Amino acid sequence: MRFNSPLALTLIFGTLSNALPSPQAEATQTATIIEASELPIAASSDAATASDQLDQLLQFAQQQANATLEDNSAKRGSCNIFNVAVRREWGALSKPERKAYTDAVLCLQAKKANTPASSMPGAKSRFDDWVGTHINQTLTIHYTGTFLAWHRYFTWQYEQALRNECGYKGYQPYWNWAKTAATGLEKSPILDGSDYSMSGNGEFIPGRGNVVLGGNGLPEIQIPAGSGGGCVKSGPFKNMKVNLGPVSLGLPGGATEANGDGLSYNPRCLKRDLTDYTNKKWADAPAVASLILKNKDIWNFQMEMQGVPGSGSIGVHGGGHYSMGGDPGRDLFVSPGDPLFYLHHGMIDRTWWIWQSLDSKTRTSEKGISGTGFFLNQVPSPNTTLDTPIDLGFAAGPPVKMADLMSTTDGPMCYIYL
Ligand SMILES: *[C@@H]1O[C@H](CO)[C@@H](O)[C@H](O)[C@H]1NC(C)=O
Ligand SMILES: *[C@@H]1O[C@H](CO)[C@@H](O)[C@H](O)[C@H]1NC(C)=O
Ligand SMILES: *[C@@H]1O[C@H](CO)[C@@H](O)[C@H](O)[C@H]1NC(C)=O
Ligand SMILES: [Cu+2]
Repeated sequence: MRFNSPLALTLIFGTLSNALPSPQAEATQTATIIEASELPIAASSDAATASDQLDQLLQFAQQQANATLEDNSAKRGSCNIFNVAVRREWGALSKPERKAYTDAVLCLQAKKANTPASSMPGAKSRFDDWVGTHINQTLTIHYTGTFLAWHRYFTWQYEQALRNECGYKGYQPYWNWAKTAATGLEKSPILDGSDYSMSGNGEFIPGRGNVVLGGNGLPEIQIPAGSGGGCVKSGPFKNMKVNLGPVSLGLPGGATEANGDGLSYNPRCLKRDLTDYTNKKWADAPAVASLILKNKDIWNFQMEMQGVPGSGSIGVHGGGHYSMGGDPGRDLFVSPGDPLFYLHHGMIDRTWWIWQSLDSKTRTSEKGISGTGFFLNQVPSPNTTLDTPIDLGFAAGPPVKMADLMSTTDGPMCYIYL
């Protein structure tokens, strides 16, 4: 079905802050164990203070995870301290590590697709297999009970493909929005446009109006144009071709641009429109800390993360997507066609992981799932449960169940975040 409601454009993405450890946090790391009772109760609205709060929350999440991994270390075959993958922030990787990551992405883009041309003619590369799966399932993986777990599995299988098919030895890095909100996007090592970045801004196109979200009876959200708008001209992805889409690119004035169902071959440059305003307004340290601390149940947590329709907020999820802007970064359907997607969703997953650790027994159980199988249940669908299957189509197999994805260390996956 066609779905052009502006709601669908109200993408949301969110992540955690990884500010430089304060002297206090460093001392805590070496000496003290943080008890749950010592954690902040409410988020600060001051960015520096919220950033320290996020450090404490991260420390707590790592303690929980590491304790389990240590317990497991005697058991063969389990996820333990010797085999756990450690995902790090882009800026914490060395230059050769960053280059190894982008080389592996380019390798995936150079390999032939598994998707048959008969089912999706525009899917040309192994990289496109992921984009195509996301396009195909968009309305059953956003504002659903599966949103967080689906994107967790999607990002994990992408990391596996980089490692198993392209010889990458590291793990999936993430983009700490709270950090770029403070430094500015173009000044961050992720987006400075150097050979050791994820490529940077698009060429500046003057005279562009605001992208307008909402409408259809909901209050409008104005997203100002950023500092780019055109093709990415430097860094590892300067020659990259985006093959699929667009499907629902928000344009100035609330219009959308689409190329049919987005499944045909439509090669074009990668565009970005870095927008600090959007990063600061919806995905800075106070936004991330508040998302984690304020929301006690999964329904409210995932809704605030994606933006409660009508609230005027696009959440950290939308904050990340719309601060990269461009094509396909801000296209709800085609967004994995910008390689930065996976760093953004690393941070989304990290934010969920930290939130889960605050009450891990409940938040990794069926009580940690809420929602149905369709976008805001606009097509009434059964509730998502631990038995709901998650299938990544031609991108990667095998299908798994929600139960396999609720923990990053107790199931088929084995990783933690720094
Ligand atoms: C948890 O383990 C990781 C990986 O060994 C380590 O880098 C991190 O500092 C540990 N965190 C805590 C709080 O112990
Ligand atoms: C799209 O989804 C349908 C229904 O789940 C599936 O049969 C089809 O193979 C999918 N196509 C692609 C290209 O993933
Ligand atoms: C589905 O979830 C809603 C909200 O939690 C609940 O009220 C409803 O009873 C559930 N439906 C079924 C069939 O379990
Ligand atoms: Cu998505």
